[in-house]
Amino acid sequence: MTGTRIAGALLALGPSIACASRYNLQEPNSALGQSIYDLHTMILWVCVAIFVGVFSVMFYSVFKHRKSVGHKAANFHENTLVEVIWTVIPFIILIGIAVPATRTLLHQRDTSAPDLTIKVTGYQWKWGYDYLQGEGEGISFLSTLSTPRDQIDGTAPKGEHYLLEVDEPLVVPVGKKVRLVITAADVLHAWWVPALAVKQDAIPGFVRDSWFKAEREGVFRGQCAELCGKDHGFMPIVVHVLSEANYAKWVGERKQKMAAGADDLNKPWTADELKSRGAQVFAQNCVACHQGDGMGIPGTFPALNGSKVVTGATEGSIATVLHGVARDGKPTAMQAFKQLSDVEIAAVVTYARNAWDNKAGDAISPADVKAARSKQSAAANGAEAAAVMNVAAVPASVAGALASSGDGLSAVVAR
Ligand code: HEC
Ligand SMILES: [Cu+2]
Repeated sequence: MTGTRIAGALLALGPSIACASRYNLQEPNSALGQSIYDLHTMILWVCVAIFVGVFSVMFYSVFKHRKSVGHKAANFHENTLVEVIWTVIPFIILIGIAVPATRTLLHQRDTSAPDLTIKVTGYQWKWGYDYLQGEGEGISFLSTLSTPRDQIDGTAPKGEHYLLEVDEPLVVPVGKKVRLVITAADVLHAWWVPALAVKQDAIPGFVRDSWFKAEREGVFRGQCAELCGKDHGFMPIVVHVLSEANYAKWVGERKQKMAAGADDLNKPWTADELKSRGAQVFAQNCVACHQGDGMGIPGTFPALNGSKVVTGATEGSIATVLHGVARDGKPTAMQAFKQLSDVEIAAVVTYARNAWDNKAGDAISPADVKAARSKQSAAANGAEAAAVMNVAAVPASVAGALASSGDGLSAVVAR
């Protein structure tokens, strides 16, 4: 068993079948990915050659010149020829590696002239995508883990894409240069999709960029690659690469859905509709901390069941979710949820006020949330507003970064 594994691993080193092996890097889906892959293979073989060369000479010398067959150690110093050789050979090897590596690195940094620009925002613990430029401009959504809770708890068998599936994948067209501008709203995250050769830290208050151009259609999966807290392992990335025609279709559908979503505010929402929508919003955004039974985790995340804030005055109830909770001028784990729509916030607050043992018996309308939002922006210069993590500030900084993106390098945005 172990023998076949090792044999398999050795075979995987052969470049011809390397791509198909599960022991190797993922099969690249871009020219850049291919050149990174080839660089890896090339350097691996250089290492193998050095390893074999050095160890053969060493073992040969140890064996052939051992004391027991009567050899005496030679004793010489400052052999110019030897010293020149052991300086020149590594130098040549390093140059041989540095030249293609630099070429690939420059290619990787060249984010100029994209067909599509998408802002990626890391949140604890999900990803936000905003299509900033190109076909699909204006589309914006959150992408959350969709693995059912019972698989995670071990009460159901694990599915094929366990912890590598989301409700809303990132969708892009094949053969188009997609520029990603990557940031975070709370702590460090990293957007990593191996097959697309993108691995970029998402840093709060900074905007970094990267790009890819997928060569094949398909579904490509990755994960957050920067330890970002309790649910770091629960914020996967899924990218659907579609043909140009299917992408255009997706954009059309998405825009229609957004237009329909925008009408939600005018539609009269009944208390029951709000509660059932709120249960979904809660499951996607709140359950990780406050738990499905609303009891939270004692000492870390407060219970919403029986909470005075939840069932108290509607203003406070809305404001807690909209602006988060700051203590001593610092944001707590209860971040602002202003990226949610008015309907979503109204729904989740209505849900929490009436779920479990809570019986406020009322419904919050999306218009209440809208009013609370505009009140906040009027007072946006207040100390309280500055203390709360300001998610709304990110789009403005990204706009700035885009305006000065000609250099292709990361834009540093002062907050
Ligand atoms: C990352 C973990 C986390 C997530 C996700 C989260 N919360 Fe909280 N929440 C907290 C923490 C921590 C507090 C306590 C803050 C404090 O008072 O210091 C809190 C407090 C609250 C409170 C006030 C409770 C009280 O009695 O003081 C409400 C209401 C609330 N959260 C609602 C929500 C809703 C609704 C969502 C989903 C939209 C949500 N939270 C998502 C961590 C979280
Ligand atoms: Cu993360």
